[in-house]
Amino acid sequence: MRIDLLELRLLRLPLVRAFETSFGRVAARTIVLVTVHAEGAEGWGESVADADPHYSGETAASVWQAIDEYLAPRILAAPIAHPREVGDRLRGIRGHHMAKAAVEMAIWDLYARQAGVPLQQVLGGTRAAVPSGVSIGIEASIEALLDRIAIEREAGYQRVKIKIKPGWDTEVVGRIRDRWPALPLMVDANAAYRLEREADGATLAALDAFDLLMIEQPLAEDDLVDHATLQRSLRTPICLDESVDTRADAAAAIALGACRVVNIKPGRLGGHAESIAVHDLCAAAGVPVWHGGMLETGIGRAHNLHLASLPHFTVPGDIAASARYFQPDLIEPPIRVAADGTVAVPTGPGIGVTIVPDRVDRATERRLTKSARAAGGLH
Ligand code: OSB
Ligand code: MG
Repeated sequence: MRIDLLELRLLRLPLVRAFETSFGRVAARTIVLVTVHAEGAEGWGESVADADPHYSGETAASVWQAIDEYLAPRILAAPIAHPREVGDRLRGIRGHHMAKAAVEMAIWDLYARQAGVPLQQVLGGTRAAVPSGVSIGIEASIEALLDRIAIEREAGYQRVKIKIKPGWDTEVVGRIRDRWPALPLMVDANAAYRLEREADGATLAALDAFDLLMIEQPLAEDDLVDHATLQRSLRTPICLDESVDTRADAAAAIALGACRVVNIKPGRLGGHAESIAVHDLCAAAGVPVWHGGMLETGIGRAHNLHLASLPHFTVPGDIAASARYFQPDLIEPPIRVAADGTVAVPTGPGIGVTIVPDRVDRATERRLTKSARAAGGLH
């Protein structure tokens, strides 16, 4: 593939409902979309970085700057035979996983479209549909949360994840268990607890009594040792999200006993290739994985579905219906959850969804086109 053009778009899209986690509340997404063009074909990728650096250090602005200044020139400098080469091409640029992922995933889409096959086929995905769960943010009251869970259960989701933080944890989970004793339930703290705080230790120990599927990222992202200490004291599996940025992180977490489950997000890991590496490593170690979500539009969501169709994604992930996030979504048809709580993997070439140009244009606040000629490559 000789990529001759890379387009960047900065979009702002209101969420259907604001989403609150331990690190803050988001009512609208700021999204960088990447389009790569080669030989009359195109490929699309979406950055998952938020406007503010709370979930990770990256932001939409840093993604834009990294792609503009460092990634696009390297991608445009010479042809790429296979998307797996992108990792090596960008290796000299440290960090910036979300920026790299947006570019790398666009190139995978382009590659699959040129081959005329669904993305899942080139990623190694095998299943036609993936099990779907739902992630529910912190609500104004426990009653409001219970109402929300009732609505999502009606929609068919196979498991419910709620966000927790100190002060919104054991009482909330207790009330959910009172109403639905057998609900497949898990919690995600987004790194809000610390073992050195006695009250936090007591809360995490108390959560062990609620038959949760797992506790996601209870402690700081850089603290594998404390996660291992905590995991030894809990029956409930710990799942790591923010702590796993690379395959080496995943290997270290497993070797230390810091988790028993891994959340895979291609945005956090730098793209599909690194995600497949983590998937394979966890499969070999017998550690279950599931596919996380980052409030993506249908473009990122479609990418996630193709990746989540790989065989070791056995646990329901956070890939829910478009209508929970954006109305309308940037794609047609929207992604829907079936009555059995699965989401079908699109079957067309590439990510297999139709991007609606008018909707993209209406949400676009800024555009930039990078060309191979201007990048000074192709000698
Ligand atoms: O930690 O998994 C997370 C959303 C934004 C940032 C981090 C996370 C989340 C979610 C929502 O849990 C998943 C989704 O529904 O897309
Ligand atoms: Mg998480």
